[in-house]
Amino acid sequence: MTKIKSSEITPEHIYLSRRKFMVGVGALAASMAALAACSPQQSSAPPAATSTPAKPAAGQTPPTAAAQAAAPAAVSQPAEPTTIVAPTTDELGDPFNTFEAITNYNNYYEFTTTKEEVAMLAKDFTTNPWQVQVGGLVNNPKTFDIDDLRKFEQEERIYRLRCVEAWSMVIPWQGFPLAKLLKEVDPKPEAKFVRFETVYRPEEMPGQRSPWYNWPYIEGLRLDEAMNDLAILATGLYGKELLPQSGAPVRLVVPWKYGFKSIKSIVKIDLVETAPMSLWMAAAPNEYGFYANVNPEVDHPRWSQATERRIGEFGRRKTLPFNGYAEQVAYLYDGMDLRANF
Ligand SMILES: Nc1nc2c(c(=O)[nH]1)N[C@H]1C(S)=C(S)[C@@H](COP(=O)(O)O)O[C@H]1N2
Ligand SMILES: [Mo]
Repeated sequence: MTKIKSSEITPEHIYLSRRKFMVGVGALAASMAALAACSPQQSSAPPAATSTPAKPAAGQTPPTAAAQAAAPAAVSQPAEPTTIVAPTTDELGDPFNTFEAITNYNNYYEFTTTKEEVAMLAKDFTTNPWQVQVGGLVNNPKTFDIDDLRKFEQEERIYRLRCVEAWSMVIPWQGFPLAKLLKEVDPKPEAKFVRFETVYRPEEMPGQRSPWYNWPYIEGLRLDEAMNDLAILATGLYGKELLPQSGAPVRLVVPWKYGFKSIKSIVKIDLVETAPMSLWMAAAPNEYGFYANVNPEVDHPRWSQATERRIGEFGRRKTLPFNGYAEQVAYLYDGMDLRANF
């Protein structure tokens, strides 16, 4: 194993090595189970000693070429768990941004409009205790403590985040589908939209004392958008609980829309009949619409949306329709004019 300097043990380093280990052990356990299942009459003997190695199951990462070449000689030994590597890129092959970049370049106007200073200003923000009130047009209104939200099965979602300002990142989130929360409160038939509200706490959030915006921060989704499996409530990233600058303790992540839809530090979720007025729509209605789907063909009035700057890269790359998630979400907008509904 390569030696690691303590200065190099970053949160992503720990996360990636632990993840690799978990995937390795999981695959090993699966192949042991497969071996046992294939040879019930030999179940008392050590399985690997008498059986041929099992092929990886469909969907499982195959062992590396080196491990396969070594396999015949290694029949009497269990497979080396660490030869199976979990992804460190998104599905398009682009690497995760570093934890350092993700947590030190933030938009969070409740603190400041200077992205490099959000982390410092938000450092002592109180995120515990925390409650999220879910109500409005629902049959079963409910207030969730943050620990209740962590009881929803947490999944890893590797998503691109594309800010309307034309920079982007790849972030490994932990969270759960918003749809699961909405099903628990049981929306009434009249509910057509979901309205989200950020905490209002000007004594802790200096930006909320600024008169330029209508605080608190508000965002909204159409109910069918909110029910799409890609929309999640995130509670962590890189295997750690969210830091305040990332929207702790719980924020929305809607990866096919511009970043501003992904509202941070949520305290209230309401099912409503009509499209909510977001903070950005109120601030500049000609620049920010309700839908805010990532669309390289519709420019912001003050700049092009055709390309973006991936943080950590030189130069620019093309922006993808729906931020690369068209296959999963384009159906939501069938027949709509995406210029008028920007
Ligand atoms: N409450 C709140 N949520 C917010 C914002 C904000 O200013 N306040 N900024 C938005 C914008 S413009 C972007 S690009 C993303 C940035 O998320 P990140 O800082 O975790 O990258 O958060 C969004 N959510
Ligand atoms: Mo943004």
